[in-house]
Amino acid sequence: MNIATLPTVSAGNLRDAILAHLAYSFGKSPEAAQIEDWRMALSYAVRDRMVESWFSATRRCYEQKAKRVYYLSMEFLIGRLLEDGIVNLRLQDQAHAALAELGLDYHAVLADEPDAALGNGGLGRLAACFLESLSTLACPAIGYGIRYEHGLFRQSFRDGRQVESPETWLLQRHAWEFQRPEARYRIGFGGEVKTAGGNTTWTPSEHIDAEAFDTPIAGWKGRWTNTLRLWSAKAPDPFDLESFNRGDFARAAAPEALARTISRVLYPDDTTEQGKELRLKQEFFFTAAALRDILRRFDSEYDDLSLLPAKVAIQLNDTHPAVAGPELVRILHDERGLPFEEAMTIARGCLNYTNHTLLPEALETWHEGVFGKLLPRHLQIVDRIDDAHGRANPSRTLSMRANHQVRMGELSFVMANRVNGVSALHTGLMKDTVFAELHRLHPERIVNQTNGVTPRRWLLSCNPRLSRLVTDTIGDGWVGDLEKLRELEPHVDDAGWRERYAEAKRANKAALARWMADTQGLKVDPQAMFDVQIKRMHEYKRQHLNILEAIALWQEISETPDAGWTPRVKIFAGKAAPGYFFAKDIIRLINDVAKVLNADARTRDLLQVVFLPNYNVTLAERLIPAADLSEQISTAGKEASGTGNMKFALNGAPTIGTLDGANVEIREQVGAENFFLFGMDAPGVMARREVPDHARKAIDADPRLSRALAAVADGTFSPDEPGRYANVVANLSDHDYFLVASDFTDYWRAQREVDTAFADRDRWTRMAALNTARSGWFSSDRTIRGYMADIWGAESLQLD
Ligand code: F58
Repeated sequence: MNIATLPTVSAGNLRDAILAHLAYSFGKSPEAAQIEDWRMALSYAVRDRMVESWFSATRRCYEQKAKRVYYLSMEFLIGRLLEDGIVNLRLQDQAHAALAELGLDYHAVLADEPDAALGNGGLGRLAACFLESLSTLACPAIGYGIRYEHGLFRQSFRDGRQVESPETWLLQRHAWEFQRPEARYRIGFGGEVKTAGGNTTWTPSEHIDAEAFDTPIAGWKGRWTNTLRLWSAKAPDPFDLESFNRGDFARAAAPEALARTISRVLYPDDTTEQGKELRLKQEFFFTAAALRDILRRFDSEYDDLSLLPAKVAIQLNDTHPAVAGPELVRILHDERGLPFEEAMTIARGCLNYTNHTLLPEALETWHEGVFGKLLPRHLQIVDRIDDAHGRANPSRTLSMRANHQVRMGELSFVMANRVNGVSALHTGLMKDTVFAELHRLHPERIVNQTNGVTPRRWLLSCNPRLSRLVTDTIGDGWVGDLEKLRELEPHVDDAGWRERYAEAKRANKAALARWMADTQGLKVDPQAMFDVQIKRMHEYKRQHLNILEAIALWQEISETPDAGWTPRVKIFAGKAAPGYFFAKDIIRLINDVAKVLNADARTRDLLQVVFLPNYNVTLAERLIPAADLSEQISTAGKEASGTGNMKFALNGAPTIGTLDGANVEIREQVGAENFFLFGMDAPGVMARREVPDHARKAIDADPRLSRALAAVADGTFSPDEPGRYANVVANLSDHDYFLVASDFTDYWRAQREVDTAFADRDRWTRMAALNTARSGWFSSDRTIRGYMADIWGAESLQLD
């Protein structure tokens, strides 16, 4: 069958397919079926429709001897997949109708799917958007990662405090993966290295098997389907029979339990992973398995290893798979017998590295003791790489091996053909700061690829009301070519069209308000401005700046309630890493403030604060279409790019933000008049830090800020424990590395501009609509085209 001409599916076909799977795949009659059975049956019926293009994509790739892209990432934050599949195969109408015929509600069935939270945040979500765009562009690619049994923890609140519990997505049935028992590799750790007769061999002391699970990822219109291959850890000998026979059942099961710890849980930490041996094991586990798989595929087609860079492009998503460098060199040199220098050159020809952060504490380093114990041969190879690099660059002053550490950023850089940042500003700062010396030595290596988001998930499926309006106005070409949204611009001048745009937003807000009432017991006014900040909790993202502004606003509204305030609901969501106590304090503070403000009868019609628990992809899909205002308020120079900022702009929520990450490019695209800029820029931040007592000075200069901080300090929001936030207040007054105090005054000013703009609803709608019309550049299709051209040298395969 030709991939481009799949037969269309009718609602009747789909209904029959659902019923067939219900009976034959799950052994259920319609009478006995639970919602999960229906969801599984529908998923299988949709998945069936991907298989043909999946096979033909693989065939096409072998026929054309195409270069393949391998995206190695510790995290793929894929969320739910059923709607993605339905939307990309354009089966929405049929699925609605088929389920209706079966007496089922489409949304209820979709909502039964667990949200696969196999990532922490932006980095993992970016990987998921990239997979979808790679398929949309028919670029042959495989994503490699870990099949965590438990994704990012579930968050709830007790007395306003974050409580973590394990995430259990695999307890429900998962429809999308194919287990591949035949794709299994034995991965070694520890042991010893011996050199004899010029040959070096590594004999590991411990082994874990990596078993593949494949998920098909269909691109737009289902014309091409790539694979997400996740590795699950298994014991080589799952069962110790001798112990079992002795009656020691715990010991008998121990090997399997031990092995499985490697893929048991996603690390939720943002701080250095130093000393966390299990994390290093995870990194080597999936990277080594991926490389074995890549080489097996290569060997099946070619017998000349020098062709590797021409046929294989490997992208390292941050430094987590950085051990790919030494591992590939080890395989090529120790196992395949290539001279060391040649092995290094070939490996470097295949590898590329994306950096996602400049925060020094987030750049991975490993103590050589830990690294050498787990990967003794790799430590030697790192030293040789470092040596070779030093010799080739005699003016070098910094090594990847300082202070008994292995520095993964430097290692990745040296072993990469291309190194990229994720926004223009971030890439520039990489050149000037963390990688200044390496950039001087290799000026051609660093390139920029500004992030993007897939329009299929982040507009078409999450915002059907706005999508319908867009398609009614300019046709549906925008879904595969987001820059076409510019064609909306002339319509923005049409008052009738603006009214339709405003109506879509109103309806989205009303739906969110209903959902908050039904599920959270929260009553909010959908007429009020929905001011939204959703992202991981981190000092640099400055959720505390936002809540301090809320406090100051509340104080001012209390004094002059009739001053014509613009009603607002401030909505927060986000998880704090369990060991990040300051971030947890901020969560608690926001919840405490919410309690006081929402109970204040004088002000609550004008200002409410809401913290929604358990932020995940599904919640983002619900919140973003209903947002009026997007909070992107990080300290300039700290947010590498941001991708939430793009999703909000696309869905018609103008940004209040700093000149940080991709905010800079968003502002360029949507126009400065449709963006609320405030705060210091990156050079301003660096200069301000040099000012002695900058925080105290800023607090003393702004009575609103002093009063808000005083309320936090005197227990206004924690009457049962007035000192609860002493640490937060002290940090902000004495230290304030992220310059909350210094940016407060200008933030307040920008927020009042937002108030004024929002009060003129027609003006606001125009701004919102222009944000949508001018956000087409932020499609991950554009980003992936950039990687293909500038980094991978990969091509889209013909879809005839
Ligand atoms: C994010 N990094 C950046 N890291 O913060 C964000 O600016 C950028 O848009 C995004 O990457 C995509 O480029 C990020 O999400 C993590 O989640 C860490 C992963 C490793 C564990 C600690 C968190």
